[in-house]
Amino acid sequence: MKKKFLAALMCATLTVTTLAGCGGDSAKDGKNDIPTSQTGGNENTGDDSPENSGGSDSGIVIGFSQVGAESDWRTANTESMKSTFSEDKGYTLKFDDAQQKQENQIKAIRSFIEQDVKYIVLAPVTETGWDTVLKEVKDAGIPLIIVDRMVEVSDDSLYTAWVGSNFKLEGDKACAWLKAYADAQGVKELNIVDIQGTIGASAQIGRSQGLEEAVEANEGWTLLAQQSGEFTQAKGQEVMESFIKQYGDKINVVYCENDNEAFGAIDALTSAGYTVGTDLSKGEVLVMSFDSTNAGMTDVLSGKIVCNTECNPLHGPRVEEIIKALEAGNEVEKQQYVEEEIFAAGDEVTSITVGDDSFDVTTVTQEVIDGRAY
Ligand code: GYE
Repeated sequence: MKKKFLAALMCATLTVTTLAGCGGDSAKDGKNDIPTSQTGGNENTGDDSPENSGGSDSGIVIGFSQVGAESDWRTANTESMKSTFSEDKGYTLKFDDAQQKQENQIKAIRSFIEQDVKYIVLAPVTETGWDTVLKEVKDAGIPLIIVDRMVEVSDDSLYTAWVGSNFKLEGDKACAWLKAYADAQGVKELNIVDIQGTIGASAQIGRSQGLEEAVEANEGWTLLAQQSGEFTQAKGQEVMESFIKQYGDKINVVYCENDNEAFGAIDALTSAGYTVGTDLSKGEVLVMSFDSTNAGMTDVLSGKIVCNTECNPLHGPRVEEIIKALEAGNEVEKQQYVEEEIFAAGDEVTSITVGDDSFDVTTVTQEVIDGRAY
């Protein structure tokens, strides 16, 4: 429901500001005025050449292969890229939405090579399966920047730079918070279900691994089940419904690997008569999440999501910095991690420790939400 509302809102905004149709992935909050030629795309059309602007490309031409439009996080990420690489700043951005399919990303990359773009930016759906096409990019002499999830390649000279999140650390932080919170509530037995992200995506691998290691390390924690919700609200709801059928009252923690899955899980739990909340001792089900998007944080404020580990999607300016450095002939860092926070509904846990590092936990208030950009 939340997703539908957001999509409708964005569609309305888009129609007003650009008179373009609503393809379903183009987030636009009216803050950045992006020329229509920049925001259109071949997404969902089956056209093989991503955003072919018919030879009128100007400035620095960049091909961007985006995963899809599966989540609010992704919408914010697409918007960040489109508003950063605008025509008035001297860029032509060829945008392709792969609808969560690697084969579509490979096609888009080949089309970018054919169009002889100056840079290729790839947000890879999964980590593996890139060697061949990335070798083609390298042979064409086009610098490749990877953003968000990582690739696992045999030769790391196949990409120029990567910028994204430390997904394992995100998982570790979420579990360190859960441990401290359950201890504060005096509850030792945790029966957890994990609605995983897209299997094989770095965000899934890191967050699932964080949980699996914590379950191993903490006596009394049981991982009842793990299944992919593909980072979507609809699939998150479906998976939660099947977990409820199988495990019912046993479940006291739902570990959702992104906000949209959490929205679906909350809908499934409340429709089945469960109370989602913050009090384990009263039999409430704790829903945990990642991303900390605006809608996710609103659910933290109301206590429907008990803890939300941030994942920052605003990569446009970071990629631009890399491109500017390359344009100037400077060296760039091979891998850059983004710093991220952790948010909770209450103030029972004010800081957590992972390894040698400690992190403050921020209690969500309306002011905290208002101060955020996505
Ligand atoms: O958490 C999820 C999105 O790769 C970090 O992908 C990204 C994840 C994000 O669909 O919402």
